Amino acid sequence: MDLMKDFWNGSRRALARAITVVEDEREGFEDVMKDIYHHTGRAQVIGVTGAPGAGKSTLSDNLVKFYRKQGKKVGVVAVDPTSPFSGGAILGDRIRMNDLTLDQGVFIRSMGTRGSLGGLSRKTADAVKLMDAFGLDVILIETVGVGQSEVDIVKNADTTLVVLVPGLGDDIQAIKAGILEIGDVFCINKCDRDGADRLNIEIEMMLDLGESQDWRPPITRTVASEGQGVEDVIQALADHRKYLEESGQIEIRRRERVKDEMIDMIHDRISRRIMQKIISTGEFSGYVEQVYERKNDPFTVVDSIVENILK
Ligand SMILES: Nc1nc2c(ncn2[C@@H]2O[C@H](COP(=O)(O)OP(=O)(O)OP(=O)(O)O)[C@@H](O)[C@H]2O)c(=O)[nH]1
Ligand SMILES: [Mg+2]
Repeated sequence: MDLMKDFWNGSRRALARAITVVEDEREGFEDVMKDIYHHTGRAQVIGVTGAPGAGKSTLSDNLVKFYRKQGKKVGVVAVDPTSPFSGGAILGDRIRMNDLTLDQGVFIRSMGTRGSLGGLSRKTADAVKLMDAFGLDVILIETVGVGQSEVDIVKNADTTLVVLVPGLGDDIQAIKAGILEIGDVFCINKCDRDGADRLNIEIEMMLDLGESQDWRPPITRTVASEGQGVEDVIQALADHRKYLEESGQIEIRRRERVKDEMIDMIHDRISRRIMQKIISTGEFSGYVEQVYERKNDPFTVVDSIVENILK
């Protein structure tokens, strides 16, 4: 495929197109993923999550600039589970990072749901793999919000940075969504405002309540809009990376991710094939009628359909 030739030659347009092909499951997308798989697993993947407006993008910009200074190539996947838009220059993030997009060493991609929230985590994972195979050294996954879908999305990262803001009751929101459990590094941003000490204490208390582990998530403080404190975040991310490698946790996490991905794919394949079979017999609408007219209950009918298929 011409597309992949350009991809391997380092064309950023080809990378963008490859992501679209995979995202839309266009013809040949599985071949693309098969092709690149052996070249993945090299990038440092960092998830950035937190409440809307916490300063994730501002902080990400700072991180990108720092990694660029180190000569690393950087990718950003900005995922918005609340937005139906993908790819295009619609998100504010694209505009904010405009000066970065002129840099050949930076690749930015936004992703939305395109109507299917379920697949967003997998699509994010695929986009990360494509960027990884393309040769980007650091990949940031930025998600908006603190719900379950965001938690699923950042599970694609090796290290998760949780951005909180003082004085917003963020703490409570974060705890509800289970975001404290996924944080490897915390960042209290907007420290130019009051309440950072209080929030810091609250996070510490929550961490004390959790199971004690080898890695105690550090709490950093920034004023991202001024670039203050960013080195501390970078250092904490590097420390976590080192911890993952030295403790062998990185292998455990990545193996777990491979397992989850494979189980997902199996589910997908099986249900697709079974559904095809069921629908193609034409008997299905008859079953629906039976249940609708209460001649039979859905449990009995569905059980017998599945029994028949598995025979
Ligand atoms: N006062 C103050 N404002 C900040 C700081 N960091 C970011 N901001 C501002 O906060 C606003 C939101 O910042 P973003 O970086 O867009 O936040 P975000 O978390 O990416 O927002 P969403 O993507 O919409 O969830 C912007 O107006 C920033 O300029 C900070 O440290 N202090
Ligand atoms: Mg943002």
